Amino acid sequence: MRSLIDTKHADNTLSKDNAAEDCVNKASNNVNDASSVVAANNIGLGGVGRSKKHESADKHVSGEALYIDDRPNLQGQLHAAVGQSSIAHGLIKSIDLSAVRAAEGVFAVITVDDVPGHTDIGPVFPGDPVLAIGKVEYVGQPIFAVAATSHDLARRAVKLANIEYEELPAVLTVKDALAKQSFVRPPFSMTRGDSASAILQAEHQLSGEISVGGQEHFYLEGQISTAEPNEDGGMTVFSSSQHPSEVQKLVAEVLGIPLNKVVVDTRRMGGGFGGKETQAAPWACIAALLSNETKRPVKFKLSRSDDMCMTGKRHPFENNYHVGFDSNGQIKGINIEVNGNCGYSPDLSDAIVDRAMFHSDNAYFLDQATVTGNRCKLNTVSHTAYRGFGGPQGMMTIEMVMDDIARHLGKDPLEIRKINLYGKDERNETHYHQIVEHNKMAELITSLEQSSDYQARRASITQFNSENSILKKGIALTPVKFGISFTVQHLNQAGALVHIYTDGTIHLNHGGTEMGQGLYTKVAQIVAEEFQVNVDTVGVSATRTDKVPNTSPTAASSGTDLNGKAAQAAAKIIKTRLIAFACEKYAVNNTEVTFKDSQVLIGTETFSFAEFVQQAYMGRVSLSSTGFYKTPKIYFDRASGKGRPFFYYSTGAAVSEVLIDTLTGEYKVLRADILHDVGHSLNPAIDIGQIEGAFIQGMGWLTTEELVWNEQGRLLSNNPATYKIPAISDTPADFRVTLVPDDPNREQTIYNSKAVGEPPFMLGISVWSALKDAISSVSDHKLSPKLDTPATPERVLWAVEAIKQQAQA
Ligand code: MTE
Ligand code: QUE
Ligand code: MOS
Repeated sequence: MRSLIDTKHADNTLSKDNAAEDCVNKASNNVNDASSVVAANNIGLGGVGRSKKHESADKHVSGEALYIDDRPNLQGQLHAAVGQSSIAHGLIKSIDLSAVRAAEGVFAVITVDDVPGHTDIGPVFPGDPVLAIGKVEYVGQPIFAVAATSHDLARRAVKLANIEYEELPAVLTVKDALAKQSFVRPPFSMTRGDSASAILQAEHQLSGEISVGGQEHFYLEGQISTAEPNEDGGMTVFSSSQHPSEVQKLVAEVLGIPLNKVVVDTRRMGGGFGGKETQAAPWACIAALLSNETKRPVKFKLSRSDDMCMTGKRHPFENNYHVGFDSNGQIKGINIEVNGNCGYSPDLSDAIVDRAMFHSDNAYFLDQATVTGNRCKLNTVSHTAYRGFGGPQGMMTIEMVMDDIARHLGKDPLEIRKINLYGKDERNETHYHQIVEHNKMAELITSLEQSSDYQARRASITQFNSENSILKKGIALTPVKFGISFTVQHLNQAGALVHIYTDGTIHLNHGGTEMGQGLYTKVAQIVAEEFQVNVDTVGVSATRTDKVPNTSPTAASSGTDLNGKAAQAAAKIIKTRLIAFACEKYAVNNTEVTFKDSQVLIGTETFSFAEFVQQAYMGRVSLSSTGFYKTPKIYFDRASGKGRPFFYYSTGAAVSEVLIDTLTGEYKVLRADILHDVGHSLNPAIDIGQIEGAFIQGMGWLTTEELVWNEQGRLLSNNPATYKIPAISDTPADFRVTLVPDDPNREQTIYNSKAVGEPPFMLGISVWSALKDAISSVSDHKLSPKLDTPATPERVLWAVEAIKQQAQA
């Protein structure tokens, strides 16, 4: 059930890729050399800094990992389905559900009138009715729900409804939304200096616009929830959710019961990628409502095509810029406008468009800048979090600016990128007034430029292109600087719960959820490291709202940063108690108590960890503790557009080389070299797996993954036959991923590591830029092609044709 794109390194012991193995070994050696925190004596224990395989790797591969749909059916269990809007915008004039009620196997049919509690389940702002309230705002919106004896019967029954609408005009493009000022939230700007006059006074000016497509999450496990009624009117919900606490809150609210009567349990997701942050909740709420109505367990799973039609995607954006620069290509002033297609409701769009604005600089100093963000309301499904959370869409504009300036001045885009990088002690303030500290981007790029042989390959590509009139090659190096922290301050907190049992085994629970990214593995490594025990003695358990309360979503790449620190804090509390106990019992001081190699050394005596834990139990020491963490230093004042929203930045860069066929637009990525900074890696194998998966997912977003809605607002690309995610054959034949060696995070993160989940997604931008490089070669690099995304073969072909015509004119 795990996503295809991350399986390659899910289990590094299964990998036959020697180059990647070398990378892993090299990286882990570097980490060990660098580190004073990792004891040299724990080799084999699998603690921090080692390439420990994913805790479920074997189960993922064998099929033994249990997903919600694999849970045995409970007695009397029913299955849910929803009746959906067939129009994009309209008033509901009448609903006749008599045929639905009479259909085979149907036990219950509910509309919003049957909801005992809240009817709005908007996660941040209202606007998302759990079932339609008198009007519909997109094709696919749930109007009523059915519980029947099987999944098939429920799906058949909902088709029998007779619903009459009074159609209203639908807003289906960003341009139309802007013209009508149709917004889900008010616009917002960030400003540094006076961009308008800086642009005017600059030697050169350029402007441009780009349409950036959305992206289907395509988690292999679709949305699913099971609700079981309890004896006291409460509910236990199993949900494939990145945000169990929010599911708990919304289920309680729709049922009209207190939060302490609802427990949400999430063992793992078969991929989330942001798509299960808010949008797992509606299905859990509907299952709970039907369960409450029938007093039976209810399972609700979406079919793939329903999932694709009824859940939000990455926000498509329409962005534009106006830039002023000098003859070296250095930016003097810039205005950027990002326009997010938010769909019909706010969902997380305010924070997503904020993040697009925060990343409109990517790695570059924008001197005088104005960045404006619009949150457009359209009559489509509400778009939501997706790896990068608006950051990728924001970065696309400035990477387009880099290429456009380069073509205008007749320079290599890499030269323009370098000259615009943030400086170290000057030119280091972002357009939101955070200082970019500990900036080593220039060194990182130089290192990658050398290791990837960029200059020599640039020369041979030029040669190749002069000798071939139909096939053309292109190359590009693009950097990524991604801010780590939730930009909403209160979410930057986490809790954990650690128990040690009398046999010395450890039970670990924390607020983070596992979606394949390896969070459970990393946090277990952190706890094992604290006690210096074998990581296999740390049992990770399902994320549950009754174990750790009030948790944040596992998102913003901060899962390990937050939960790793919380779990470490819990472990440290227990360890302090154990040391105090040892000091008292053996009359030593605390410098004479050492945890090492699954043993505890006390003065001259040595016990196994299990023996010593047993002694502590007999000595009535509490062997259980919670732990808590909140990120220091961060704040942001939206009114002034100033602050330090990010604790630190994760950085990296990629060089991609492509080959295009100028007669058909078809292309191939020939080689990709990535150098990425994860600070002091907690687990190099997992980090490299994340980088590989993210790069391929980013490449898919910008190349083949095309969402098509028709003029009535219906999604046509609603299955894998019409929506093309990258396959193994799309992986670059030559793919080299390296971690920046020996560079611990300067901020006090967990073992000085850096978040890895989202940042490398944006390395996929190098593929898009390389495609433009190849297209531009048709004009001897004099013209900068306009290449909206996804850059499908058709779009590449059109861009080639446009460049040919422009070159002739
Ligand atoms: N990796 C896998 N295999 N599956 C996923 O769903 N989600 C990504 C990333 N990597 C994801 C993944 C996203 S969107 C985020 S925010 C992070 O993982 C969340 O996990 P973390 O904070 O523990 O890195
Ligand atoms: C990055 C993120 C998120 C974010 C901000 C980021 C995110 C998220 C929220 C959010 C915002 C307001 C809320 C809330 C969540 O903000 O994932 O519940 O009230 O959910 O910079 O990934
Ligand atoms: Mo990730 S988009 O923050 O779930």
